[in-house]
Amino acid sequence: MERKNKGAIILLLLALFAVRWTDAAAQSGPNIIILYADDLGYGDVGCYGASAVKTPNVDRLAAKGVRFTDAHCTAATCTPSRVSLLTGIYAFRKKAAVLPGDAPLLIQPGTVTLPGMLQQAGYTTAVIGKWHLGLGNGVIDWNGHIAPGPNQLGFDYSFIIPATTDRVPTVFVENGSVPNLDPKDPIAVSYAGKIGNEPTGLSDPQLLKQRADTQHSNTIVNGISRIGFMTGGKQARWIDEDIPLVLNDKAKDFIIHHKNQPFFLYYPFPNIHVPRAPNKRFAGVTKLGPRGDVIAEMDWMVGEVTQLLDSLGIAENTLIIFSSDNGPVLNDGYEDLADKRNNGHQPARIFRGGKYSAFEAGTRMPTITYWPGTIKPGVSAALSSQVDLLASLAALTGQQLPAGAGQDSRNALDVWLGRSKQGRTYLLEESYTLSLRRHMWKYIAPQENPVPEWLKNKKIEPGLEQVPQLYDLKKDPGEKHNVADQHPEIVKALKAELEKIIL
Ligand code: NG6
Ligand code: CA
Repeated sequence: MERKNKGAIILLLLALFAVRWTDAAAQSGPNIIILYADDLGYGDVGCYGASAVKTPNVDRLAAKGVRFTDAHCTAATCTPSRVSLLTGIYAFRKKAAVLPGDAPLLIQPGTVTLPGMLQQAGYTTAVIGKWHLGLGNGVIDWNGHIAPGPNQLGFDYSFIIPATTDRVPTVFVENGSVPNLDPKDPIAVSYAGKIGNEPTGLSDPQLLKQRADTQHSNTIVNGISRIGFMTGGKQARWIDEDIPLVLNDKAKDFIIHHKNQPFFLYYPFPNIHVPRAPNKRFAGVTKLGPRGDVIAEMDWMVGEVTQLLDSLGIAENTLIIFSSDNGPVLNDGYEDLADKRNNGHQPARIFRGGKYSAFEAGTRMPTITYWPGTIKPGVSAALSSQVDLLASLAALTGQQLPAGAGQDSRNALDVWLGRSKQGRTYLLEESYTLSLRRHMWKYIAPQENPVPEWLKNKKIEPGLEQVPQLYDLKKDPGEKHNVADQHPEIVKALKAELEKIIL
């Protein structure tokens, strides 16, 4: 072979090698799966102390991963927590509150998001499950292409429950379109007043599987009355009891199709939010009624994912983060026996409050990270916040966040991977007021507005007072003794720190 040719071949080989190397570098990092339960409390799974419901699959993650005892979602309700998880920005900056089912998209396209950042890192990204971050720009045409939505925020694939299962429309949206929609039976949605002639919870309570409060007594779909009115889309409507099976199939398909490339799956479960309608495989498996049964069902969903990873041989290349979006609630609008059958089960363990509450149970979440072969099993008491996942996963995948992106997110990768126990010094908890943790001190800002009536009826202590509250969680994890008067200097310091965050 001529010398010139030989040189050309060597150069070509080097170039090929360089391309492969850069590819590999751009795609370094494990697959990432966020398993995100809805309204699951700190004490609702076995590895956090539950005995009335068995959760072997979640417990297995904990036994082989890091189980966190002081990890928090950012807020005590869903939309605010999710907005922070996906953007690394506190929800109060976005004025985020629980959204109706026809609300516009809360996150502006162009915002740096967790899926968008991972796309940059070479990941294929998907959201499968509950969205609840709004869709479109104002008026949504459910019969056309619905955008902007998850696909404009960095998800390559989306298969979502638009808001919650207790809100209309009760249809899935896949990549911006409602699957199985018959154009001759178009969907209309209203939160302003009744539309169409379909029965409602108030007009036809005899059709209901579960009785509901007034807010949840609008259009009846599948024997369950919802918040909001809808007509049409009959063929596209979900069957509540089958939702976990549908999502499970979609999630498994996504994993199987992307097993050879880095993928990010954000898998927000509808469980264990109301209406709690377990599949027949799970109905009656616990003594707690439907609330316990949908926890068991959720555990099955977790097991389906982990078993698939094992069978595909990719478990050791996949980081799983398991957590929840806000604290537990028993009665959240439907008579599903959660109260009556609770029988001593402690959804929040020793912590006070729950969903909607400024007390610890509002945001302290069962939280587990699992990455066999990389994460050493253990328990971590590090003070941690889901707002930090954006910066932490950017660090994991070698991404530099643009200036100003995810402004509240800090790189805590070593904490998430169990290599460091050095958690946050300060941690914000959002509810109907703001609370700030400094290590084991907890300050709850005074709230001038009276507690809303509907919240009073919840049997959950919202934690709202017109005076500052201070708790020493080391001595008083159940937040029973307000020691603000004994420690005015700590109250002052925490108030000042909170004001700095708000600025
Ligand atoms: C509340 C609903 C509650 C639940 C919650 C959202 C009433 C009285 N209550 O407004 O049932 O849907 O919104 O839950 O309407 S979350 O987990 O998505 O934040
Ligand atoms: Ca929730």
